[in-house]
Amino acid sequence: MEVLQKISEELQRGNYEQMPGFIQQALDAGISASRILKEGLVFGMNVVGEQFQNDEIFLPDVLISAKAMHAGMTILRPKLMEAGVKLSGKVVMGTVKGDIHDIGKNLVAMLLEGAGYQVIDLGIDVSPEKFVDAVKSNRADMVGLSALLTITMPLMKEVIESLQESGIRHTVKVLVGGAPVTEQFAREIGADGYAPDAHTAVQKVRELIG
Ligand code: B1M
Repeated sequence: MEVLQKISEELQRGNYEQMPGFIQQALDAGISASRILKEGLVFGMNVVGEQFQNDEIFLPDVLISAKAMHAGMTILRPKLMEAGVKLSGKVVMGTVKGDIHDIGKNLVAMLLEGAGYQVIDLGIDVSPEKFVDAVKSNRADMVGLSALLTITMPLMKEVIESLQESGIRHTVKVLVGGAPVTEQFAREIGADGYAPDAHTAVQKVRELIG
Protein backbone atom coordinates (compact mmCIF):
# COMPACT_ATOMS: atom_id res chain seq x y z
CA MET A 1 0.00 0.00 0.00
CA GLU A 2 1.71 3.16 -1.28
CA VAL A 3 0.37 5.52 1.38
CA LEU A 4 1.66 3.29 4.21
CA GLN A 5 5.12 3.28 2.68
CA LYS A 6 4.90 7.05 2.37
CA ILE A 7 3.96 7.37 6.06
CA SER A 8 6.93 5.19 7.04
CA GLU A 9 9.34 7.14 4.81
CA GLU A 10 8.07 10.57 5.86
CA LEU A 11 8.32 9.54 9.52
CA GLN A 12 11.96 8.56 8.94
CA ARG A 13 12.49 12.00 7.35
CA GLY A 14 10.86 13.62 10.39
CA ASN A 15 8.10 15.30 8.41
CA TYR A 16 5.94 16.16 11.43
CA GLU A 17 4.14 19.05 9.74
CA GLN A 18 2.52 16.92 7.03
CA MET A 19 2.17 13.69 8.99
CA PRO A 20 -1.43 14.32 10.20
CA GLY A 21 -2.42 14.88 6.55
CA PHE A 22 -0.80 11.61 5.44
CA ILE A 23 -2.57 9.73 8.22
CA GLN A 24 -5.91 11.28 7.22
CA GLN A 25 -5.21 10.32 3.60
CA ALA A 26 -4.70 6.70 4.64
CA LEU A 27 -7.90 6.72 6.75
CA ASP A 28 -9.84 8.26 3.85
CA ALA A 29 -8.53 5.45 1.63
CA GLY A 30 -10.25 3.01 4.01
CA ILE A 31 -7.10 1.61 5.61
CA SER A 32 -7.67 0.53 9.22
CA ALA A 33 -6.12 2.55 12.04
CA SER A 34 -4.25 -0.51 13.32
CA ARG A 35 -2.67 -1.16 9.89
CA ILE A 36 -1.64 2.49 9.62
CA LEU A 37 -0.04 2.22 13.06
CA LYS A 38 1.78 -1.07 12.44
CA GLU A 39 2.72 -0.84 8.76
CA GLY A 40 3.25 2.92 8.63
CA LEU A 41 4.31 4.61 11.85
CA VAL A 42 5.71 1.68 13.86
CA PHE A 43 7.47 0.22 10.81
CA GLY A 44 9.13 3.60 10.17
CA MET A 45 10.07 4.07 13.82
CA ASN A 46 11.69 0.61 13.93
CA VAL A 47 13.91 1.63 11.02
CA VAL A 48 14.83 4.84 12.88
CA GLY A 49 15.63 2.84 16.04
CA GLU A 50 17.91 0.45 14.15
CA GLN A 51 19.69 3.27 12.33
CA PHE A 52 20.28 5.05 15.65
CA GLN A 53 21.64 1.88 17.26
CA ASN A 54 24.03 1.42 14.30
CA ASP A 55 25.21 5.06 14.55
CA GLU A 56 23.85 5.76 11.06
CA ILE A 57 21.76 8.66 12.37
CA PHE A 58 22.04 10.92 15.43
CA LEU A 59 19.92 11.98 18.38
CA PRO A 60 18.31 15.04 16.69
CA ASP A 61 17.19 12.78 13.80
CA VAL A 62 15.48 10.42 16.25
CA LEU A 63 13.83 13.28 18.11
CA ILE A 64 12.39 14.77 14.93
CA SER A 65 11.08 11.37 13.81
CA ALA A 66 9.54 10.95 17.25
CA LYS A 67 7.86 14.34 16.77
CA ALA A 68 6.41 13.07 13.48
CA MET A 69 5.22 9.95 15.33
CA HIS A 70 3.45 12.13 17.91
CA ALA A 71 1.88 14.27 15.17
CA GLY A 72 0.56 11.13 13.47
CA MET A 73 -0.72 9.65 16.72
CA THR A 74 -2.86 12.72 17.46
CA ILE A 75 -5.05 11.72 14.48
CA LEU A 76 -4.68 7.97 14.90
CA ARG A 77 -5.11 7.49 18.67
CA PRO A 78 -8.86 8.35 18.78
CA LYS A 79 -9.48 6.07 15.78
CA LEU A 80 -7.65 3.22 17.50
CA MET A 81 -9.73 3.76 20.63
CA GLU A 82 -12.98 3.81 18.58
CA ALA A 83 -11.96 0.55 16.90
CA GLY A 84 -11.20 -0.95 20.32
CA VAL A 85 -7.61 -1.67 19.30
CA LYS A 86 -5.60 -2.36 22.42
CA LEU A 87 -2.25 -0.63 22.43
CA SER A 88 0.50 -3.15 23.16
CA GLY A 89 0.73 -2.49 26.90
CA LYS A 90 1.05 0.26 29.49
CA VAL A 91 4.46 1.46 30.57
CA VAL A 92 4.97 3.93 33.41
CA MET A 93 8.27 5.75 32.84
CA GLY A 94 10.30 8.22 34.83
CA THR A 95 13.70 9.46 35.92
CA VAL A 96 14.24 8.54 39.57
CA LYS A 97 14.17 10.94 42.51
CA GLY A 98 17.09 13.36 42.73
CA ASP A 99 17.84 13.07 39.02
CA ILE A 100 16.75 15.56 36.38
CA HIS A 101 18.35 14.03 33.27
CA ASP A 102 15.58 13.21 30.82
CA ILE A 103 16.93 13.17 27.27
CA GLY A 104 17.58 9.41 27.24
CA LYS A 105 14.37 8.63 29.13
CA ASN A 106 12.37 10.70 26.63
CA LEU A 107 13.99 8.84 23.77
CA VAL A 108 13.06 5.48 25.29
CA ALA A 109 9.49 6.74 25.87
CA MET A 110 9.19 7.96 22.29
CA LEU A 111 10.47 4.71 20.78
CA LEU A 112 8.12 2.74 23.02
CA GLU A 113 5.18 4.86 21.82
CA GLY A 114 6.47 4.28 18.32
CA ALA A 115 6.32 0.56 18.97
CA GLY A 116 2.64 0.86 19.98
CA TYR A 117 2.94 0.98 23.78
CA GLN A 118 0.97 3.42 25.89
CA VAL A 119 3.52 5.41 27.86
CA ILE A 120 2.65 7.28 31.04
CA ASP A 121 5.63 9.58 31.46
CA LEU A 122 6.01 10.81 35.04
CA GLY A 123 8.91 13.07 34.10
CA ILE A 124 11.98 13.70 36.25
CA ASP A 125 12.80 13.53 39.97
CA VAL A 126 10.07 10.94 40.54
CA SER A 127 9.71 9.51 44.05
CA PRO A 128 9.18 5.78 44.68
CA GLU A 129 5.68 6.59 46.03
CA LYS A 130 4.76 8.35 42.80
CA PHE A 131 5.89 5.34 40.75
CA VAL A 132 3.82 3.03 42.94
CA ASP A 133 0.73 5.25 42.68
CA ALA A 134 1.06 5.50 38.89
CA VAL A 135 1.47 1.73 38.49
CA LYS A 136 -1.66 1.19 40.62
CA SER A 137 -3.87 3.85 39.07
CA ASN A 138 -2.93 2.98 35.49
CA ARG A 139 -2.78 -0.80 36.04
CA ALA A 140 0.56 -0.65 34.25
CA ASP A 141 2.24 -3.72 32.78
CA MET A 142 5.70 -2.29 33.17
CA VAL A 143 7.64 0.41 34.95
CA GLY A 144 10.71 1.93 33.30
CA LEU A 145 13.30 3.63 35.52
CA SER A 146 16.04 5.91 34.25
CA ALA A 147 19.05 7.23 36.21
CA LEU A 148 22.09 9.11 34.94
CA LEU A 149 23.89 9.71 38.23
CA THR A 150 25.71 7.11 40.30
CA ILE A 151 24.19 8.72 43.41
CA THR A 152 20.62 8.26 42.11
CA MET A 153 21.01 4.63 40.99
CA PRO A 154 20.10 3.31 44.50
CA LEU A 155 16.71 4.99 44.09
CA MET A 156 15.90 2.32 41.51
CA LYS A 157 16.21 -0.29 44.25
CA GLU A 158 13.96 1.82 46.47
CA VAL A 159 11.28 1.87 43.77
CA ILE A 160 11.41 -1.93 43.52
CA GLU A 161 11.22 -2.24 47.32
CA SER A 162 8.25 0.14 47.40
CA LEU A 163 6.48 -1.97 44.76
CA GLN A 164 7.13 -5.02 46.93
CA GLU A 165 5.90 -3.32 50.11
CA SER A 166 2.73 -2.23 48.30
CA GLY A 167 2.09 -5.84 47.27
CA ILE A 168 2.09 -5.07 43.54
CA ARG A 169 5.60 -6.12 42.53
CA HIS A 170 4.27 -9.32 40.92
CA THR A 171 1.84 -7.36 38.73
CA VAL A 172 4.46 -5.33 36.93
CA LYS A 173 7.82 -5.85 35.19
CA VAL A 174 10.66 -3.45 35.93
CA LEU A 175 13.12 -2.24 33.28
CA VAL A 176 16.11 -0.07 34.23
CA GLY A 177 18.54 1.97 32.16
CA GLY A 178 20.73 5.05 31.98
CA ALA A 179 24.43 5.58 31.33
CA PRO A 180 25.85 4.34 34.70
CA VAL A 181 23.42 1.41 35.00
CA THR A 182 24.68 -2.09 34.16
CA GLU A 183 23.19 -5.52 33.61
CA GLN A 184 24.81 -6.71 36.84
CA PHE A 185 23.36 -3.78 38.83
CA ALA A 186 19.92 -4.54 37.38
CA ARG A 187 20.22 -8.16 38.54
CA GLU A 188 21.45 -7.12 42.00
CA ILE A 189 18.47 -4.84 42.64
CA GLY A 190 15.95 -7.39 41.36
CA ALA A 191 14.89 -5.64 38.14
CA ASP A 192 13.42 -7.79 35.38
CA GLY A 193 15.47 -6.22 32.65
CA TYR A 194 18.18 -3.77 31.65
CA ALA A 195 18.73 -1.97 28.37
CA PRO A 196 21.83 0.01 27.41
CA ASP A 197 20.00 2.07 24.77
CA ALA A 198 16.54 3.04 23.59
CA HIS A 199 16.29 0.51 20.77
CA THR A 200 17.26 -2.38 23.07
CA ALA A 201 14.75 -1.03 25.61
CA VAL A 202 11.94 -1.59 23.08
CA GLN A 203 13.20 -5.13 22.41
CA LYS A 204 13.34 -5.85 26.16
CA VAL A 205 9.83 -4.51 26.74
CA ARG A 206 8.59 -6.76 23.91
CA GLU A 207 10.33 -9.76 25.54
CA LEU A 208 8.94 -8.93 28.97
CA ILE A 209 5.33 -7.91 28.31
CA GLY A 210 4.77 -8.82 24.66
CO1 B1M B 1 24.57 15.85 33.79
N1 B1M B 1 25.86 14.47 34.32
N2 B1M B 1 24.61 16.58 35.61
N3 B1M B 1 23.42 17.21 33.07
N4 B1M B 1 24.98 15.17 32.07
C1 B1M B 1 26.20 13.47 33.32
C2 B1M B 1 25.28 12.26 33.39
C3 B1M B 1 27.70 13.14 33.72
C4 B1M B 1 28.17 11.73 33.29
C5 B1M B 1 28.64 14.24 33.17
C6 B1M B 1 30.08 14.03 33.57
O1 B1M B 1 30.46 14.33 34.66
N5 B1M B 1 30.90 13.52 32.65
C7 B1M B 1 27.66 13.34 35.28
C8 B1M B 1 27.28 12.12 36.10
C9 B1M B 1 28.43 11.46 36.80
C10 B1M B 1 27.93 10.28 37.53
O2 B1M B 1 27.26 10.39 38.52
N6 B1M B 1 28.30 9.09 37.06
C11 B1M B 1 26.63 14.44 35.40
C12 B1M B 1 26.52 15.33 36.51
C13 B1M B 1 27.57 15.14 37.57
C14 B1M B 1 25.53 16.31 36.62
C15 B1M B 1 25.31 17.30 37.73
C16 B1M B 1 25.51 16.77 39.16
C17 B1M B 1 26.24 18.49 37.45
C18 B1M B 1 26.24 19.56 38.53
O3 B1M B 1 25.27 20.22 38.71
N7 B1M B 1 27.37 19.64 39.19
C19 B1M B 1 23.86 17.76 37.50
C20 B1M B 1 22.88 16.84 38.24
C21 B1M B 1 21.49 17.35 38.21
C22 B1M B 1 20.54 16.30 38.72
O4 B1M B 1 20.15 15.40 38.00
N8 B1M B 1 20.16 16.39 39.99
C23 B1M B 1 23.74 17.56 36.03
C24 B1M B 1 22.91 18.32 35.21
C25 B1M B 1 22.80 18.19 33.84
C26 B1M B 1 22.01 19.13 32.95
C27 B1M B 1 20.72 19.64 33.59
C28 B1M B 1 22.88 20.31 32.62
C29 B1M B 1 21.83 18.25 31.65
C30 B1M B 1 20.53 17.42 31.63
C31 B1M B 1 19.48 17.99 30.72
C32 B1M B 1 18.36 17.01 30.51
O5 B1M B 1 18.49 15.81 30.58
N9 B1M B 1 17.20 17.59 30.23
C33 B1M B 1 22.99 17.28 31.77
C34 B1M B 1 23.51 16.54 30.69
C35 B1M B 1 22.95 16.85 29.31
C36 B1M B 1 24.50 15.53 30.86
C37 B1M B 1 25.26 14.74 29.80
C38 B1M B 1 26.26 15.71 29.17
C39 B1M B 1 24.44 14.11 28.69
C40 B1M B 1 23.33 13.17 29.16
C41 B1M B 1 22.46 12.82 27.97
O6 B1M B 1 21.40 13.39 27.80
N10 B1M B 1 22.96 11.91 27.10
C42 B1M B 1 25.97 13.61 30.66
C43 B1M B 1 27.34 13.23 30.16
C44 B1M B 1 27.26 12.17 29.09
O7 B1M B 1 26.50 11.25 29.20
N11 B1M B 1 28.07 12.33 28.08
C45 B1M B 1 25.84 14.13 32.04
C46 B1M B 1 22.26 11.54 25.85
C47 B1M B 1 21.20 10.47 26.13
C48 B1M B 1 20.54 10.06 24.82
O8 B1M B 1 21.87 9.35 26.65
O9 B1M B 1 20.78 9.62 28.92
O10 B1M B 1 22.58 7.86 28.54
P1 B1M B 1 21.43 8.66 28.03
O11 B1M B 1 20.29 7.65 27.59
C49 B1M B 1 20.54 6.54 26.77
C50 B1M B 1 20.86 5.26 27.56
O12 B1M B 1 21.48 5.50 28.80
C51 B1M B 1 19.55 4.55 27.65
O13 B1M B 1 18.91 4.90 26.44
C52 B1M B 1 19.21 6.25 26.11
C53 B1M B 1 19.21 6.38 24.62
O14 B1M B 1 20.01 5.43 23.95
N12 B1M B 1 18.61 4.83 28.73
C54 B1M B 1 17.69 3.89 29.08
C55 B1M B 1 18.38 5.93 29.47
N13 B1M B 1 17.36 5.74 30.29
C56 B1M B 1 16.90 4.49 30.07
C57 B1M B 1 15.85 3.78 30.63
C58 B1M B 1 15.62 2.48 30.19
C59 B1M B 1 16.42 1.89 29.22
C60 B1M B 1 17.46 2.59 28.64
O15 B1M B 1 14.64 1.70 30.65
C61 B1M B 1 13.65 2.26 31.46
